[in-house]
Amino acid sequence: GGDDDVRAATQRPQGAQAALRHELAQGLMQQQAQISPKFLYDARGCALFEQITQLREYYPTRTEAAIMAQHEVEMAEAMSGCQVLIELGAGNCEKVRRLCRSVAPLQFVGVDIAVEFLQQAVVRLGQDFPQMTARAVAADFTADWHLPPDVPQGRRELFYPGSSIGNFDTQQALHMLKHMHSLLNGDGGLLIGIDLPKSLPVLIAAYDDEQGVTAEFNLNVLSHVNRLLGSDFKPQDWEHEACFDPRHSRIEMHLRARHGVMVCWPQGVRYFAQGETIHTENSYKYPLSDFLSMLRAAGFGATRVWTDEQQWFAVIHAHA
Ligand code: AVI
Repeated sequence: GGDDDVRAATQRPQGAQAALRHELAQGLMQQQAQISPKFLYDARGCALFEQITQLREYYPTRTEAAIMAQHEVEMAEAMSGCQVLIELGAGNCEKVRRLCRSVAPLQFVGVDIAVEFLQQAVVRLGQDFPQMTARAVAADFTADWHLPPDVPQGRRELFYPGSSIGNFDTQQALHMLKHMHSLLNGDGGLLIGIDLPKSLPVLIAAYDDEQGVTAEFNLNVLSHVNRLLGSDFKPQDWEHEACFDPRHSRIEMHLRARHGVMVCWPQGVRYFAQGETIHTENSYKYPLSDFLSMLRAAGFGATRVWTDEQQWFAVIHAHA
């Protein structure tokens, strides 16, 4: 049951810990150093991300929520007959509440890398929807991941909101979509949110807010890495940076060394010259037609698209 999944995830086996350390060390030794964005989500990172979603500058969460509120009935229609509702990157489970009401699945499965944070949200959701069983499952979407074998095979709908698919590179995203398609067993579908291209000032402000919450969120990855890897990053040596790469249509987050910095960990060391960066996140802004092509390439069929007036964000339902 849910408790076992959580225990398994919080007490990661030795091998998994070693694999994460290896991944981190590998990334830091690249010429363009990188830390996977999945490491942004320790307990403090989850709390900071929640704050981000409420910032004036961070339009995606509220735009998506408005689209879902406005088209609730049509979305529920597209998902009718759903028995198992599976949310990927479920986080605080706020976005799925509306669907739990309108779709009324028998079972909810929340999947996230930050499973302790998720578990608390799943308990609250289960209390508010007593007709529905609710469980939390730990998964790292950048590795091979599977649903527990006892998740029913009945008609499934996947929900992947928030434009989180945008945090993978294009090849990984396609792979992820293919994997999602395979979880559906030829029935049901996927409801997914994607962030669309828009003017540069709007994009940059969303990833470099005035209050500096996004800067805190980005810098916090260093404390998480210190705990996992045993490294000695000092956040005050680094500066948050967000830029847009038009060639890839993506926002990039980096941490830039304020001066020469030596970073040590048990099995390695790296010197960063002043101005060198660590790449911590991509956030792709897919043109709608590009993303629809990706869905087709992943095996999905008929789609419906809902968007806001400014066409800043899209919610798409794709049949298996
Ligand atoms: C979770 N993900 C969709 C967020 C995004 O917009 O790419 C993460 C984030 N990074 C900085 N601000 C928010």
